[in-house]
Amino acid sequence: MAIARPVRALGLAAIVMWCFFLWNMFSPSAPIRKPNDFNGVFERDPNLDPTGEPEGVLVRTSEDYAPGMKASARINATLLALVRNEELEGMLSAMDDLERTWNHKFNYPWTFFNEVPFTEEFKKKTQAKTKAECRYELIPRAHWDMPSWINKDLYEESAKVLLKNDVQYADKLSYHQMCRWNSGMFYKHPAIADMQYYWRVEPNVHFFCDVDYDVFRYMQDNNKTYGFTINLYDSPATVPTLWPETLKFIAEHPEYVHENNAMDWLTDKVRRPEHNRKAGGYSTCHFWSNFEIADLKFWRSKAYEDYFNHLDRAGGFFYERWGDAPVHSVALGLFEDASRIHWFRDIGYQHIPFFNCPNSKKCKGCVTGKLTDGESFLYKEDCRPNWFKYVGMN
Ligand SMILES: Nc1nc2c(ncn2[C@@H]2O[C@H](COP(=O)(O)OP(=O)(O)OP(=O)(O)O)[C@@H](O)[C@H]2O)c(=O)[nH]1
Ligand SMILES: *[C@@H]1O[C@H](CO)[C@@H](O)[C@H](O)[C@H]1NC(C)=O
Ligand SMILES: *[C@@H]1O[C@H](CO)[C@@H](O)[C@H](O)[C@H]1NC(C)=O
Ligand SMILES: [Mg+2]
Repeated sequence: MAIARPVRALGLAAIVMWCFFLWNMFSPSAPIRKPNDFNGVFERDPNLDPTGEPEGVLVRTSEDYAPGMKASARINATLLALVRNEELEGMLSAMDDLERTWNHKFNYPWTFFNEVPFTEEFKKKTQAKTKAECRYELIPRAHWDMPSWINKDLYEESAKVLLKNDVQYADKLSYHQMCRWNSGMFYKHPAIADMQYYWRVEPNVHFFCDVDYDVFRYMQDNNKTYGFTINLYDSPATVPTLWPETLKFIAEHPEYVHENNAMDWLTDKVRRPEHNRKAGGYSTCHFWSNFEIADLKFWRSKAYEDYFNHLDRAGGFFYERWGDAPVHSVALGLFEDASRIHWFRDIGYQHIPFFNCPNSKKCKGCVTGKLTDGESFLYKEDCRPNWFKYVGMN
């Protein structure tokens, strides 16, 4: 998601502290730190080796993943991109990176979604980037159009107010539609009805590290629901009533809240009390959903469907600018067992302006541990420390 415009820069001391924290977090010889050494930062587990593959990886031969072969090893999964024809170059670049570092070994199909038909040029050039099958799917109007219960005038008035509060893209209807589709529609598309897992990819993102195992099989073998790389604060002005609506929903459906939830991560107010206050009790912490590797079963569950419908009726996809990242993250944090959410620390990743860059010889082209190449005040947007503090590293 887009990040908020700069409010004001942090003092030098805070920047230095964060650099020090990041260095400690990713450095191979990092000393073990006690909780609260750095503003509530997690205790580093000396047994964790960020350079290796995660435990539970089953090694398979390349035979299992021959192109076009419905190999028994390959599970029902796809790389998935919502993209416009005009973003072809950025898509090709993202494909180059992901094919080179991972998919040429596994040949999972690509599924491209668009609300208008893909051009022949788009199809030809994307297919040329991979040996795997590419599918080009049209989004049904009923999944994309503004729903009937949204008041257009109210939407337009709200957009003006949001823009005044520095909410980027608030007056871009397609941006609201995109966030809603990614929140509650993509997994309903008939083209992926047989799929169980997906890896979401956006144009212009980068992948830096060779990943030598089948991440979908890792998800399955380890009973994981959701994998992320980057975990951030959001702009509270985009989600003023998301949390209040969520509280109404869980008051009606307490049975959906998992006993091992991540409520503390969702409601922390120690690190950024102003964010929590402006977002009505929500920390605004979220998995940055331009990258996600996930089990579609979660989105297709009754709990999530009921939750999405509640939010959709409340109108915040249009009257506010609820992103799919906070919506996904709040749902996961409440309804899923937190131990089934995995940090893919070994997947080097960038979507401007943030990185996940592991300490590993398998990575090229990013700076170990560096969160951002944007302005230094962006360092305070990192919410991983809270995730590690409240939930842990698994
Ligand atoms: N087909 C289609 N794809 C869209 C549309 N709007 C956004 N997308 C795609 O949805 C994803 C997210 O949109 P972005 O514009 O990148 O949103 P963002 O990441 O919050 O914003 P940036 O920080 O500017 O990248 C990208 O993969 C876009 O290609 C749309 O109207 N039609
Ligand atoms: C994949 O999906 C198809 C269609 O639903 C199903 O027949 C097949 O058994 C699935 N394959 C695996 C490995 O789960
Ligand atoms: C996967 O995790 C869920 C939730 O913790 C649990 O109910 C289920 O039994 C687990 N399945 C396996 C195969 O471990
Ligand atoms: Mg983007």
